[in-house]
Amino acid sequence: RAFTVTTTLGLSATALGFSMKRAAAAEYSLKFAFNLAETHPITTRAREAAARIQHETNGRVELQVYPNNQLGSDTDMLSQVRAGGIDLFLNSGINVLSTMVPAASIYGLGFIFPDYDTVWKTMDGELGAALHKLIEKVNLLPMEKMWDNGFRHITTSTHPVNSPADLAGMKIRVPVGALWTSMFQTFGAAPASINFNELYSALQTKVVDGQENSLANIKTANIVEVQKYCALTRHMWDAFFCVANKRNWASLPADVQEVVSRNINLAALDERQDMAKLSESLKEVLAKQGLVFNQPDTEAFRQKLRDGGFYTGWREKYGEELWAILEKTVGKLT
Ligand code: X2X
Repeated sequence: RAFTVTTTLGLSATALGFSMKRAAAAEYSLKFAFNLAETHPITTRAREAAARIQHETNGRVELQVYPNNQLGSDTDMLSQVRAGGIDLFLNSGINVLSTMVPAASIYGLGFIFPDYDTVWKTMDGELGAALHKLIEKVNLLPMEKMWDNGFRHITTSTHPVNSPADLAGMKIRVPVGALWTSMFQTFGAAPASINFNELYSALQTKVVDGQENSLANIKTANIVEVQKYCALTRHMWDAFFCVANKRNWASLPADVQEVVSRNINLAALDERQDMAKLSESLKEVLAKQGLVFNQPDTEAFRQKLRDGGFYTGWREKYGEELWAILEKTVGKLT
């Protein structure tokens, strides 16, 4: 059985070998796992979805939320959702998911989104639908709405980044995905692929001098404690697909699928609004914590990507069909 029936002690009915009272136990338990910190809006909204699902089903369905890499690194969690040990997994299409579905990273191309309107027009539209189809091919089922992981900025412990020259040879952490490595190599940096659960210690022990992330992650994952400077580069935008293990999902009755997917998609929409607000309000909060901000001229970074053949190279990898769909909403890229 895909979804184990559990007692309040967490023992499975099959393990106990006899039937039990289910008064306090959910009939369906779903493990929902991701890398974000407890205080990140994704976690708050996921917990809200869990409460709504419990309420609407009178306790019949329990969404167990595991934030903060409690079930392992992104690499581990991807294996687990593939195997069925995790039922629902939030992961960026640019991150480890791209090791299985390379094209899922296309929306992470540098500097393609001017604003959130363009972002959601693209990802809730034709491009998002095309990526969903590719993800389904690897037996993962994406929920309809993506969760915002924000526009990304570069932080460092050593010096402020004002131009690509300031990145030359710099050891910078990037997530585990080929697009990220390629982008920072093209900027002239020395990127290292490190999972999010190892980021704080990699910065603290100076294995790397910098990293890049949303302000929400810089705040909630305490990156601010181990970094001094933040260049507001907005070099890319990221978000998470919420993918279900297909077999586990198919084993749920239709009414349970409906309640779970509706509440998860609603939580994603609410979380998008939280992130849009935080992308502004957190600047002051982080500055008060000692982070020194600067606003580089981002055109120099874009030019570096163009000159380095970044867009033309990735156009070949993604293929003409996806590229054309993307350009419909973001304009000509090459
Ligand atoms: O690993 C990261 O930096 C994070 C949390 O932003 C992603 O999952 C891509």
